[in-house]
Parts: sequence; C-alpha cells; structure tokens
Amino acid sequence: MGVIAAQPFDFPFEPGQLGLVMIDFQRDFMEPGGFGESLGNDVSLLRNAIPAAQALLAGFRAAGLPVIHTRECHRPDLSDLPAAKRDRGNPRQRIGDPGPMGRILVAGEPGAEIIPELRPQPGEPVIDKPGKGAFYATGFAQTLSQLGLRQLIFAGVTTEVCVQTTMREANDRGFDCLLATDASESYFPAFKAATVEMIIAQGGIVGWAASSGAILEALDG
Ligand code: TIU
Repeated sequence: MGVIAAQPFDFPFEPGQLGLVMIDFQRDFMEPGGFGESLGNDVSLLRNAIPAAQALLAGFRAAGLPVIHTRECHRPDLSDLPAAKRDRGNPRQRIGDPGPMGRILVAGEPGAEIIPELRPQPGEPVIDKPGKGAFYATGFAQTLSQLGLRQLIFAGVTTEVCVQTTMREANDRGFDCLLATDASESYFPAFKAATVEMIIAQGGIVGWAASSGAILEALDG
C-alpha cells in the first residue's frame, strides 16, 4: 500500500491496481496546424504539461506499472464521426479536411500521432477514441479490466474536455481517479483551474488532484 499526498485528502493506493492514463497528447492538439488550432486556440500553452508528463511516464515505467495512452481520432471513412460533431461551429478546417499534418483528427495521419516526447513504448496499449471520453465506443474498459486496474492517475490534454470527461466516466464506473495537475493543460487557464476545483470539491466528488512530484515521491517510497 502507498499513499499520495493529494487534495482534498490523501490518496491510498495498491501498486498492483494503479495505472497511468495519458490522454490525447497528440500533434493535433499540441502543435500548430492541427485540430486544436483549427478551433481558434493558441496551442503553445499545452506544452507546459510535457515535462511533468515525461517525468510521470518515466516513473511508472521504472516502477513496472501500466501506462495506457489514448488518442481522439476518427476512421478514415469518418463513419464514426457524428454530423453533430463535424458540423459544430465555424472552424477554419473541419475534421477530415486536409491540413499540414494530414487530415484533421483522422487515425493514421501524422496529426493523430502522439508527440515524440511522450511516444508510447512497445506493449503499452493505445486506445483510439471517437469521443471526448475514453470509454465511449472503445475497448478501454476491457483493457483496464485485463490489467487489473482500479485506481487511475490521469495526465493529458485538455484538462476540462477529454481528461475531465474520461475521469467522470471512470469515477462512475468505480475507479479511484487522481488528476496529475502539472501534467495536464488547457487552452484556457481559467478552465483548468476550475476543473481542478470541481474535481476535488464536495469531498472529492470526481476524485483527487496532486502534483507529479507528489505522485512520484509516493511511487518511490
Ligand atoms: N478542444 C479541446 O479542448 N479538446 C478536445 O477537443 N479534445 C481533447 O480534449 N482531447
């Protein structure tokens, strides 16, 4: 048994049940010319999460604990892209349109790849998901079950969209969820701050939050 110093209170964990979930650290969100920028965002802000995410990856790998990566992307024929998602708003480019990193948010294109700094290692599961949450229309639940995981540490982008949606989905399925605050970023600093607050409010209504340093200290200890 280990304990992570967290908010709103300590997070006790069984190492055999603990995994790291890396949400959507893809070029499409992290680099210019992809989906994130097509929505009008300054994508440079997201790079703040890379050093802490790298440290967590290294710590989990060194401890021999599972790491699962996700990517938001659609099949090349866009058969898993609802019209409601494709047609929303007035972006510069829509999902499936050609861009400098290939077709926007399409599996197999350069933009859908995880950034080199956080590239998955062979054997680490990579879940492609058509929605914001990682459970919807994927094998994520089965992967977690096969790995025997009940307690999840979340890193990734963006904090209030795909990370928070997946944390809420996991929380409702009975997982203990902890957000690694410095390993997650938003295009909107105020939204990130609000997300951390709403996760830990009401006695941890969605889960816990802690810095990568506190998580790594507990893994070492
Ligand atoms: N737009 C935005 O903030 N996020 C997404 O569309 N997807 C994820 O968060 N991965």
